[in-house]
Amino acid sequence: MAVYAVGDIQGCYKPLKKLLKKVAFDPARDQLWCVGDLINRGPESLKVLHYLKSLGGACIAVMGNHDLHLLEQAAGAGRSSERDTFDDVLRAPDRDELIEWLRHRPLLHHDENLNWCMVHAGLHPAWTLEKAKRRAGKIERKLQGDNWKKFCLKLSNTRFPATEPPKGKSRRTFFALAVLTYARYCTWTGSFNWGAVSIKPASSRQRPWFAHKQLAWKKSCRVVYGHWAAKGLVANQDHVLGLDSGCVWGGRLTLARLDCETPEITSVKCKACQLIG
Ligand SMILES: [Mn+2]
Repeated sequence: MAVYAVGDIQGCYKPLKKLLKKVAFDPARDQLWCVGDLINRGPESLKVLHYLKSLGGACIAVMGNHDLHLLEQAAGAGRSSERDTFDDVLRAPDRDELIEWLRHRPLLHHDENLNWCMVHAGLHPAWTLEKAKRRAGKIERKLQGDNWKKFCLKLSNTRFPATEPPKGKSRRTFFALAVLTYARYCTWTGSFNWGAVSIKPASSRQRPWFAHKQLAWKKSCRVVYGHWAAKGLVANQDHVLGLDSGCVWGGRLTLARLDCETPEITSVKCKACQLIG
């Protein structure tokens, strides 16, 4: 049995299949972890969802910001963007089953034996693994509950706070959701810059969320993540593995085998579906 993690697929079905063939992925034996952003921007969101859903327990996917954006649209909330390319999903005859599947994906996955934790974007420097799990679990229960559409509506009307609101504030849930699905740069005290995409931080106090000296979660696990195509593959550190190598932008789709001492990286070149900018 092998455990693979793949970067942001974003509807790029053909590169995904090519990559899985390259490593002889067998769903009867192996496991495929997806770092989220399964859909959108690329050409074949529907095919990607059908395929991943068909893998059953062999696929473990966490939710990314694009997946949440689709849930918002399906809930009748949120602004659509001209750049959205998941109409095929919204118009599919089995749309309801696909949305049900998607909203039951976790925001955080942790495998104790492998010592890997997976999120779409990042973790707060002050969060222990346990705290991150509690925060993620709270959001997962909202998304999986009967009132998920109401939650999506609220989400689409929320401006994420830069720092963690005090306990008891409902915006605390949305802050945690933003950390898990949008994090890139933050200060060591956990002030996040949600807009910053470039590879240079806006101020010297800001660093990638995983690059601060004190990271509470670091003693409990390593983190595999995606979301940051501009930064690209980050495979030279012991405690994190960044797998978004910009597939949909004409970069590569990257897969890492996790059940070995050092992750083994495989990738395929992708055709650009989106222009950078
Ligand atoms: Mn993302």
